[in-house]
Amino acid sequence: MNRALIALSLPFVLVACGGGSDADSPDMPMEEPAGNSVTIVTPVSGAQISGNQINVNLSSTVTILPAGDMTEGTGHHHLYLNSDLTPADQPVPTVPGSIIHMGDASSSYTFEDVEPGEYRLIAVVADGVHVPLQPWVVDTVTFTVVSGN
Ligand SMILES: [Cu+2]
Repeated sequence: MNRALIALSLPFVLVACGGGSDADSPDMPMEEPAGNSVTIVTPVSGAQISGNQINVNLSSTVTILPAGDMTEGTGHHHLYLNSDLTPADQPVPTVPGSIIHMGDASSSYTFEDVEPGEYRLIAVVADGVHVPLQPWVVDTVTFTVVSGN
């Protein structure tokens, strides 16, 4: 009988230990529930990019899901290259080479055949039907493309 009691109580001891170590973790989820952000990791602001491609990498605190998924508080990435933002209450349009939907839930995109010049890139997270999350989840960088080789 004693063995059975020990076997029964062991899982609870393990659970208690796990809880104790979690308390030491620096992670504090849900601390800023309304503070969603997106960051253009590359290119960095002020970059001089050589060549005719712009490699964009993004990160966001928003859970990124494919277009069409209307789970509350999630969305997918959109890029505006040398284009002003479109109205907050309307779906992001598609303009090839300029306004891009990353509807496959990806966080990286490459602009091809880019001309040399000054660029402004805006990243926006919008919901499953492409309407920007409110408050805006947005980041902007400016950079220069110079002809390579
Ligand atoms: Cu979209």
